[in-house]
Amino acid sequence: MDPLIITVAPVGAEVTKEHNPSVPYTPEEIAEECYRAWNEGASLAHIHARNDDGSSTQDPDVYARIIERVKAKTDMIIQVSVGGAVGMTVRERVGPVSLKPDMATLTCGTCNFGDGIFTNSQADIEFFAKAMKENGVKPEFEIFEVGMIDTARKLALKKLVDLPGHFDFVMGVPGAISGDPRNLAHMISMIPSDCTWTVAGIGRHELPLGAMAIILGGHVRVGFEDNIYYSRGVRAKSNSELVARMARLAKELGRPVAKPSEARKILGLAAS
Ligand code: KMH
Ligand code: ZN
Repeated sequence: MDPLIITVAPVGAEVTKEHNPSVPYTPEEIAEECYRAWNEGASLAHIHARNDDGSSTQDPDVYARIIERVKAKTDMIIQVSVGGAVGMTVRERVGPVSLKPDMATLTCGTCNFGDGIFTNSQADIEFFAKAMKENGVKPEFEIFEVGMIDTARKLALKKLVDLPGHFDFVMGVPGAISGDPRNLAHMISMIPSDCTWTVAGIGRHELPLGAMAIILGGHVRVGFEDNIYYSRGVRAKSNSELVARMARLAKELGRPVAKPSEARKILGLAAS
């Protein structure tokens, strides 16, 4: 089994300091959270950007400030969000791909997202996929519903993306696929066998689904984007606390944690 890639998603687009005062907003705060997570074993940073007031932005300049700071202190794989926040335009969302990060997220369909609708029409998906190809950016297929796997496979048939690819099963968003372990088992069975996968369990699903990924040979994402709690009713003090627990669990279960250079090999990315 490959070493475990731990992705940290330190901020996302929705969670605020009102939910957890440790949620980072500024490029300095976000980079510091990535640095602390890297120290605990995170090798991949899934980045969203915020304005200093906490509102979400896809402004490439803000992303560039975050990325510059993360790269100054770590050798993490940089993955930008193209999901952005519900309601953003396609033009806004694609902005950070122009920075040519290692990876970017490619959500493969539309789903309910809490009270909102996370819109990704076929035309939108193909537009994002083309932008990633043009910029040499590896997509991570964001899978919020099982049918999105089929869409990713069809993109490959159309040569808009390359396989083997990397899938992220986002499980437990209200309105999309639940965090039931049977759903994870099914989704794993639906991707091509030479592809890699990560699970991002939302809220209380983060820990049990992460444990499943460790055992089953997948990879895991943790962080405030998905979960602000360490345990029921107890807020996590930092993203790194969530990363450290996952690394500890992997060690207990006999699965080594990947360094960024190892994670690059597993994901087929160029050396940094
Ligand atoms: N904020 C969500 C609407 C991604 O990063 O690509 C979408 C999201 C997925 O966070
Ligand atoms: Zn995200």
